[in-house]
Amino acid sequence: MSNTSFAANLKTAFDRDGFVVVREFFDATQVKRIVDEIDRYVMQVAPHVPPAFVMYEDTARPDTLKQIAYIAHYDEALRQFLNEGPAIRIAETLFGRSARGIELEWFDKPPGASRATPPHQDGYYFKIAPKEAVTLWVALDRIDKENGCIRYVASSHHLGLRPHVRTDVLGFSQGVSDYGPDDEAREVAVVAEPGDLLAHHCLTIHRADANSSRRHRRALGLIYYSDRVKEDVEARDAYLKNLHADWKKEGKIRG
Ligand SMILES: O=C(O)CCC(=O)C(=O)O
Repeated sequence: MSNTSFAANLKTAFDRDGFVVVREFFDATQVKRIVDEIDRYVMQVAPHVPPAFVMYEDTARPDTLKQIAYIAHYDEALRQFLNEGPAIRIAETLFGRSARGIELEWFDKPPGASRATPPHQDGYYFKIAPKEAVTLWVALDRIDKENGCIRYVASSHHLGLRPHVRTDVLGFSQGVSDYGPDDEAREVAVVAEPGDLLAHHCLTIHRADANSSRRHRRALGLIYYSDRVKEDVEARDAYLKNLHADWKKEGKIRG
């Protein structure tokens, strides 16, 4: 297939379903490089960033590290990967226009200590207009039904933003409040191998079960906005300030 028809097919599927899967987007060497870079970040950078951005299921147990936010903000090499690596071309193909790299987020569901990801729309967290954002989610391990694969509600991005309520899940503080059987019936569970790339629109509802296996379930999320998006930075910062104060009170974050 030519590059042009690959791109056209990808955008057609994305516009229709609200998500697409690109198998083997990164090869084994590239996956290892990403894993090494994240390991470096955890060792060298994470100790110096605000504790709210380095999340543990149990703050007393380093082996329960489950999520790292705002990675690109604190690390030049990983910021370059977001903005100049191959993934931005996928975002631009899906938008049909230029993209801006916004952030990188790393996820795990540590074996024996993980929770489900509540159904949510990333667009609820993003204080932006228009809601033209995409998350590219790259599997770093085999991720299947046992260790908590992503489940998309197909075409849910066509129906706008749904109501959300606060959850008690660290890192996923909002969940769709009226998630029901109609949504479940349209769920697509995506099993992924290391290097596969899943892309979802910021209005596509998605969720994941907890990890019931003994394997890790690591993934890297790359967030892009289209070049015409405007962000309400004050609303975003106010929300984060309140949330982090609550997490601190509840003993969910270190510091
Ligand atoms: O990894 C997960 O469980 C959820 C990831 C997610 O919600 C996202 O990248 O938008």
